[in-house]
Amino acid sequence: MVMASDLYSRDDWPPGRVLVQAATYNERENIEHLIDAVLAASPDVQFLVVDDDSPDGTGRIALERAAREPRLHVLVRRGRRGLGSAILEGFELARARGFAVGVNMDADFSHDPADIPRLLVALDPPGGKPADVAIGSRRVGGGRTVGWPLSRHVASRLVGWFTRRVLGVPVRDASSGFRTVRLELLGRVAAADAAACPPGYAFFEYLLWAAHRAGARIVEIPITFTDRTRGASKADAAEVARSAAALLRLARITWLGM
Ligand SMILES: Nc1nc2c(ncn2[C@@H]2O[C@H](COP(=O)(O)OP(=O)(O)OP(=O)(O)O)[C@@H](O)[C@H]2O)c(=O)[nH]1
Ligand SMILES: [Mg+2]
Repeated sequence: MVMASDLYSRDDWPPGRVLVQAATYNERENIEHLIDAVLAASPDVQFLVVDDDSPDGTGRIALERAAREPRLHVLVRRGRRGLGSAILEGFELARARGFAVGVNMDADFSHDPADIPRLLVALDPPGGKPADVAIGSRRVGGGRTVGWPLSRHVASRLVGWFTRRVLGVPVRDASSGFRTVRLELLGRVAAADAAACPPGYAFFEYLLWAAHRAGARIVEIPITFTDRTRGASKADAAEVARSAAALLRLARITWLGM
């Protein structure tokens, strides 16, 4: 929910169908390049930055750009409220403004903006079956991860295994934050499932879990994920613990219905 104390770039969004968004927290080294790359990658999309009042001024930089760029929108929220909550808020804003499709990506260039058009085609393949979610996946043929230490591969595989085997969601790369979502799906996610929505990184697995339970069609297309070269990671030990607890809660609902 947008709060009165939040800063909001502009109210007159041009009408549109596809909104790309990136949640940011201390991404000063990346934000300007990212804005350029996203707007250039796809001339038809608009771009929303959801910043949690980054101490390094990321939100301010984005707001200054938005004053000159009608396809760029910025929401600066007061206080750090979490990656998942930022993504959900961005998608809900887009849906309320009549956008049909949301694309989420990280702001650190791990996700290549040039892949956006391919992800959009995967959602609505010409002559093919439309999907509700298209994941930019590191774990289908042709997908890969560049620059990660072994520990991150192991953690990511473990979460993938848990999501597939314990939560029953038939996808290979459940933790990927690069994805296209048909926004109408948000309204279809049952209220009981919405209550289990984690505000942090586990939102990625949660959304697929809730979408699958709502009967959504989920597809994966290969991407190359490249570890960040600028800025620092935000995923600390406390966040890992919170995400693990959130996944266990989803397992409880899956198996015990509570
Ligand atoms: N708005 C908001 N964005 C966040 C928050 N935490 C992380 N982010 C953003 O979410 C995206 C993913 O975070 P990263 O730090 O790249 O997480 P990661 O990809 O798992 O880890 P590294 O790439 O190793 O840094 C980035 O664009 C971050 O700036 C948060 O609390 N609020
Ligand atoms: Mg990253």
